Amino acid sequence: MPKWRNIRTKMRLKLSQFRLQRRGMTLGVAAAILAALAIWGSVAAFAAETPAAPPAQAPTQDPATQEPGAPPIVPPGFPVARPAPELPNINITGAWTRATPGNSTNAAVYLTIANTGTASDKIVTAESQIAEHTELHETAMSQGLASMHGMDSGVELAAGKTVSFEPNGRHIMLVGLKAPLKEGESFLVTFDFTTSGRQSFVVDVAGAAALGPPGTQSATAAKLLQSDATPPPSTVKPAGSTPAPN
Ligand SMILES: [Cu+2]
Repeated sequence: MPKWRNIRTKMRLKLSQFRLQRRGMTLGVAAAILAALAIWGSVAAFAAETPAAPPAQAPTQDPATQEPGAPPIVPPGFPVARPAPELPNINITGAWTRATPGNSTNAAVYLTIANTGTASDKIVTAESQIAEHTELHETAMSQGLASMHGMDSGVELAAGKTVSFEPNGRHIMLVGLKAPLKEGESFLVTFDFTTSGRQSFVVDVAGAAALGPPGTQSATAAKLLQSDATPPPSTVKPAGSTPAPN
């Protein structure tokens, strides 16, 4: 074999080795880039799967711990829940009594009392300057007889409820009237409440045989006829014939 051929073969051999090396380097770089991309991809996928942090909530503050006069720490336009104070709201209407016949020194006062508030209350006592004693009474029927007893524990007034003081039921008993009550007169009675304190109201004196406050006798009489099932309506005497019992 001639020598120059040998050299050319060797050169070709070297060239091919160089090419192989270069290809190998290229493959190595490509593998490294692919590996880097794979790692980056998995990191990105992990980040995407991680749940996002919950959105920052608007700061709230307990009004009870907030200093009076301090501005509320609430962004503008954010609704602020302020619990309304739980309080009773007493409304007394239609208080009336009858003119006292003869030498009678006692009288019963009737009225409607509504508690339109959000908390209960209680009538503890009643008082009036026109009588020696002012008591809370209730009439109860026992064996066909009406009897009165004192409501010594007071009268509960549940929130949102109305309590009636009416003939044959609850009433304020004026004992020892200092003067006879005459139709058309009026006087003051004061209730003392557990929560609402003292509240006075005007009592109108109706006729001696009235069944309701002045001006509403017929309406009250009709209501009593419908609601009272004990005596049949045909046997109930018309209003004005005899004074109704307390
Ligand atoms: Cu009584």
